[in-house]
Amino acid sequence: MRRPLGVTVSRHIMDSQRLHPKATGDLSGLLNELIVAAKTIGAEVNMAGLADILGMSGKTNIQGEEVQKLDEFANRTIINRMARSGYLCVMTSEEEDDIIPVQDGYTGKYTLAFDPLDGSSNIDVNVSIGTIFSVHRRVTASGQGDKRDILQAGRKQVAAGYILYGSSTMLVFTTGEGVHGFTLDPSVGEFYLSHADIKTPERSKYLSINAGNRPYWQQNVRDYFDLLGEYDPEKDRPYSTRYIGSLVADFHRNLITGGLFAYPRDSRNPDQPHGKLRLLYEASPLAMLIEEAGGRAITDDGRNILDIEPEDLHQRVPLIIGSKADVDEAEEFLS
Ligand code: P6P
Repeated sequence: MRRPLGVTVSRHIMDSQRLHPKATGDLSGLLNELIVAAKTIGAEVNMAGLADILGMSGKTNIQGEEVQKLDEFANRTIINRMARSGYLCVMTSEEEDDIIPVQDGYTGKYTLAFDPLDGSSNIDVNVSIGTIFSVHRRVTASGQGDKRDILQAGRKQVAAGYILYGSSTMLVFTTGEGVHGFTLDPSVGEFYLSHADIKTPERSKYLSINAGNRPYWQQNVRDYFDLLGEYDPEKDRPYSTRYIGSLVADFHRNLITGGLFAYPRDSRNPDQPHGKLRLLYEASPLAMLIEEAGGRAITDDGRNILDIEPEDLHQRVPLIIGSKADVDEAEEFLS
């Protein structure tokens, strides 16, 4: 159903629910609660330059990365709100070593995996950053959930999306019926439909990759991206390079304009043999979004991201994601 631009995200969610007579409204409620958390985070992010919340918290997370104060704020905001929403049985966050229980008496039928503030190393230089989320249906029967509820393939997601805190704050998500973008009007605190049923162009316009890592890539990956750099007028190559080092910002631009984003595995860090990006709360939700928008997402050895069975909460995967024609070619070359 194509809705008029300007409709609020709450109206959009309710209209979607009406298409499913058996829907209980729990997924709608979950999304609305998450949106409240996102608005709270957005307000803080936009004030970061003025308040004493820039810089490091003095802590490091399981990834061994220094935790920014805003990272911690975003993480706590989502956990505190969603733990007592009544829609979840368990959560996992990039900022938490283990699974996160919900409040006793408030267990529900979904799970939430999230990166509270991806790209946070860019906070202090005012580069767009984002929150990424992934929702699955629980597989355990009742009560508090466990890792079995979280460690599910991306193909089984019921919803996925991100909030981009940029020149404007945007919410982009899918529940399996198209990808829709909403822009926040901060004067009224409402997200309005601004990008209905987003479809990513069949072929890319931009290549988003950290070329500084080339010496560390596998040889076939180096060969492939060298090929992309050659003059090929039939394929409009070489593409322009656009890489801001903030996954949600790079992904969002490519989703709208057509682009190929890649973060291959590299030999630089023996602790990260499968690349830098995480499966559950980065690659998997973005893969659901891009497939819903007509694109694709694979690993650098040609596996479909959505078919990977996770084994660990913070499992990393190499990622190649974007316009279908480009990902198809990458898959053929790298498989
Ligand atoms: P590099 C940010 O730290 C992040 O996780 C993603 O947002 C971004 O795409 C990537 O790392 C950038 O990594 O190694 O190119 O700086």
